[in-house]
Amino acid sequence: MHFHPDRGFRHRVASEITPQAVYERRRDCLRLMAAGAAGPVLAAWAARDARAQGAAPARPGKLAALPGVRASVAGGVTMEKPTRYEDVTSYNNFYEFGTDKADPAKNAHTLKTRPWTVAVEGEVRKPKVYDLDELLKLSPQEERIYRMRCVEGWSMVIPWVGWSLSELIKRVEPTGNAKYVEFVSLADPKTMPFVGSRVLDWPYVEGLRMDEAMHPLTLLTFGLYGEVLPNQNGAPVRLNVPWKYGFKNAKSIVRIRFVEKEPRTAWNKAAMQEYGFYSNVNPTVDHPRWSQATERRIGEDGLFSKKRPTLMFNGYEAQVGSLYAGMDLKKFY
Ligand SMILES: Nc1nc2c(c(=O)[nH]1)N[C@H]1C(S)=C(S)[C@@H](COP(=O)(O)O)O[C@H]1N2
Ligand SMILES: [Mo]
Repeated sequence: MHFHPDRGFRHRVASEITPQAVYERRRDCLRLMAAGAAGPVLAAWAARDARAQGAAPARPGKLAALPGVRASVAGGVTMEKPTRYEDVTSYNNFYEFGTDKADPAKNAHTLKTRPWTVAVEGEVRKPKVYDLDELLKLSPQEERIYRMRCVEGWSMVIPWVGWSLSELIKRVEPTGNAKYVEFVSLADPKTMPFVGSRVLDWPYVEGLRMDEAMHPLTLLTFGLYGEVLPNQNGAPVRLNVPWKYGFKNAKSIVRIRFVEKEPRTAWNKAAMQEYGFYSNVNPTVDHPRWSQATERRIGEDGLFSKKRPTLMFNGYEAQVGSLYAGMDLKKFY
């Protein structure tokens, strides 16, 4: 199998170091964010950081099409220190572009993110093919700083930009038969070199139960650090469900389908015992090949250390625990 907790880690030793001054600026930023002025500020200091480290990567630029990003107080904001922009955009899982952590940043420049449409269909009264520009304006963009925990045992803290998926769901009016939502990523062998390889059964498919999809923390995401999503992070539109393992966050989405039956997801098809449909972050339910009790925060811990305890529902239990009341989380892993 391809998952390895520390594969690719050797690529990023240099960025482990965070000067104190940079850290202090981050604290200032977080304070500003609490005051509701975060997006541009975060972007600005991220750029400063990049210059300070002498390693500025090519960046896609401001989320220009957007009417001012606003900080969100929807319960998803963490005061934890965000992971460096360089790490968020160079240590990726995006198997359409390769299986090493450094592959997506190297290869995803071929992805064509405009024009882009997302077909919203299935058990809805108002199916519609949305153009990206329409989606960008569908609801006010918010900055949400979420923890992201990969099933491989590492985590990051990422300032995403987007709006609650529920905004879109309300507009398309699901029918009574809509019990689940399926998310389908682009699978274009011309621009995605590993589509066609047998790593996964393409396209990449993920899914949520309807109440999970409607939860305000579930974010349809267009940017990070106040800027357009880099291709390697799933441009131009991806999902973020912060209380689930990272693989639930389908990238480069082209189709959102409302269905009656639980969707077969790409990872579930590849290894059913390892990747369940729910995949809620749960330190008490181990993956068959590795413990989920602890995690390594990228940019924070030493090489190969796994120091942090992993939190139930990735620390979002107060917000989402009630969705699973009475459910056997070992059975529905
Ligand atoms: N289409 C697609 N989406 C995907 C993946 C993928 O390989 N293909 N990898 C998933 C996994 S395992 C993780 S941890 C996150 C990583 O997101 P990031 O690279 O933006 O941190 O994307 C998820 N979404
Ligand atoms: Mo992951």
